[in-house]
Amino acid sequence: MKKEFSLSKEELQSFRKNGYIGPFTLYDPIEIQEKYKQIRSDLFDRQHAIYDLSIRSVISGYDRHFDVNDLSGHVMRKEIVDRVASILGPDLFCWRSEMFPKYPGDEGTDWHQADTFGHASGSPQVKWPDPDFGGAITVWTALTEASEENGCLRFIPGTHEEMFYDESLEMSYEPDQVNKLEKDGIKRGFFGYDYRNLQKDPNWVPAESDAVSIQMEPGQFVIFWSTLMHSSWPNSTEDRTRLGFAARYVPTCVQIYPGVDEVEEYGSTISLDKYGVVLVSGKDDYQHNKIATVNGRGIEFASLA
Ligand SMILES: O=C(O)CCC(=O)C(=O)O
Ligand SMILES: [Fe+2]
Repeated sequence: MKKEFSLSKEELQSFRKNGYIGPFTLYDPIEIQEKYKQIRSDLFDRQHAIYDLSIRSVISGYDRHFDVNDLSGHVMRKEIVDRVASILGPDLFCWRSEMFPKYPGDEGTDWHQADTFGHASGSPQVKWPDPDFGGAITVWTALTEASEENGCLRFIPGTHEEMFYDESLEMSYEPDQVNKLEKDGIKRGFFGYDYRNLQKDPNWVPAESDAVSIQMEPGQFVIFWSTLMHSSWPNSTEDRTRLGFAARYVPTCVQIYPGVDEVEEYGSTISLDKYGVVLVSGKDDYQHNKIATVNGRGIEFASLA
């Protein structure tokens, strides 16, 4: 069914070919400036955050759509959900959100693909009914400018249908290595991991000459398959923080965190007791997952599956 913000036939074709589509503008310059200020200040208050963590942990940036009001509204915006529904169908969960700050001097995110999202925790976080198929649709919103100077995303178009990494291989968490790794003279790492350890072929190198930079204005978003080869530039500026907010969507047939009640990754452990998926569109015919509602005040469960 065509909705107000559904992708056009041409956009859908381009998405299927390249693995991404956008950027699209969601917030105007004044609106995003105000939202950015509010979100940044709300992020410091973890009173209603669903994970009990210090602000310094990478995971402290997970799932703040439950307790930060502007992010609660954001993950359900029809400009986003209608477009994601054009790709995945009308019955949709937002299963994860993540803040991705790059402060001046920070390394870039190294090339990676996510199929099961189990790369750091060791167990799949996303399980589709078809074992050959996986991933999630990521909607990455620029809350600040994202340029080649301050760390915009990079994609290798058309790489979303073949996995070059095996997320069941192991990589060790070495936080001392953050901002220390270099590849081809570019500072890049994976938040304390070295994603190269997951390469199916240790001698393979990403086709970087095919990569495109996704420069974005504050308030714009881009949509991509998590299985697309993606990375970001380092933030080489002295004073221009880049802040991205990624929201991840799957159809309701997908199981999230199957058989797992705790997640350990990036040096922190979280309990999933207070975790739920958010039904952002349509209905849930499967009841695989515990559904939560978002209201900007923490988590409430809609039903116990
Ligand atoms: O923002 C970044 O640097 C990386 C984002 C990313 O890897 C993702 O959204 O999956
Ligand atoms: Fe990613």
